[in-house]
Amino acid sequence: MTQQLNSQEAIELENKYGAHNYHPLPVVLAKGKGAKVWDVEGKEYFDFLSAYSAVNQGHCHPKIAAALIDQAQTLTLTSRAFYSDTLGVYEKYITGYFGYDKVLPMNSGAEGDETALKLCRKWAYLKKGVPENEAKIIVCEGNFHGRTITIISMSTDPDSRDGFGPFTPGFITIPYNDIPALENALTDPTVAGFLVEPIQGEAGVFVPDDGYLKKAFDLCKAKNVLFIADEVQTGIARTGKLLACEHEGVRPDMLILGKALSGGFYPVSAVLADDEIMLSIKPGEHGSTFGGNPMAARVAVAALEVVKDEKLAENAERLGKIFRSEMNNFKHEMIELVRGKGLLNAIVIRPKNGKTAWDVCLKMAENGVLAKPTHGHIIRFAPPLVITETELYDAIGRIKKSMLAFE
Ligand code: IF1
Repeated sequence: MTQQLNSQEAIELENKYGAHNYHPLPVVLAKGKGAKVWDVEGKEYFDFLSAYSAVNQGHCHPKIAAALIDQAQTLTLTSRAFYSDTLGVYEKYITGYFGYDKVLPMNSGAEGDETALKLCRKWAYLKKGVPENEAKIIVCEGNFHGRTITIISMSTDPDSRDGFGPFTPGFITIPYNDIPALENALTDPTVAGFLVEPIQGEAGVFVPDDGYLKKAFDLCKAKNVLFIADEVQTGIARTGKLLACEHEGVRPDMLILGKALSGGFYPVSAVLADDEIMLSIKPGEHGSTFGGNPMAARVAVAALEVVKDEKLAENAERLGKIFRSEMNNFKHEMIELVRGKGLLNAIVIRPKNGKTAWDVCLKMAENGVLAKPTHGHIIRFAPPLVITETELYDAIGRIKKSMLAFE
């Protein structure tokens, strides 16, 4: 039985009994629908975080909920020791949807990234002929791929890394959006892969120059190096295309998806690749108890259907343009710049009279818009992709009103 807590009580409970690995805004959410959420006192907000782009399809989408409930009452978990009547259906659907031979199902985004790294190394030894234990993977400064020890070994963010060593070797770090640096790193014949976010999310929605992904892809191809796209955050219609790589006509050799692959119902991640790469891993060499379970399979199919049925990529593309043009035309001392693609946007905040991005977020919450600062001075704006134009203009009005409070 859950008791009805007020905000203060709920916050105190989390502080007292939960690890202090997050610093949330002081808002206690109890309900969500579409682009909106409500706190325990019943106050309504537009959700401009979307659980870090996991609820692209909107909160509690009825079609995904129905798939989840139906499967929860039928069969939830088999492990991969047996076949199930749901997994193959999902595998066929998702590989057709994104155009790859095969999928490897996992749960969290970090596991998806770890899986891609393992596959890349295995492929390098079996197919590329890199000497055993010498494979290297190129990664970018400012990356965010999750929280495991190997993943933080690739990180350049002190908060993610410090105090968690020793680290996993085998990575070469180069600046993001730097083609000459990539060219140089690719001269090492033991390089097996290049892992990249098409837009760096955690770095503050850092959009690379036009043509960067295409050039990087071509350079990798020339050296028989796998181009691995982490689209955990940018994928599934967030940036105005199904995949952010599509903006440049790039088809990654390996594609990592997570977050919105379940519409926020369940941790579902996936790595997609063609046979020549995917079949490098043999039975017993990789897996997960929950990966590809019946609930995940049903939920993911429903979540992907919603993206197509409701034209979420088109909506993100159209409304993203409105958001950026409205905010660019809104002249305010604290707005240093507005950037993004589709509905993955950020505003870089110039502090004023000691007021920072955190204060702006508190004010926006008061005015009914939830967003979270990153790196102290950047606010990410990423509403569910089901938001309507009317709702978007309503939210933009609230964002402007909040900023005007700091005049
Ligand atoms: C947190 C950011 C978003 C990701 C990419 C893999 C993962 C993520 C490109 C791992 C996760 C998260 C997790 C979240 C904060 C967050 C985030 F601010 F760090 F950058 F989304 F904006 N690849 N991103 O962005 O996925 O294992 O978490 O499922 O609270 O740490 P996961």
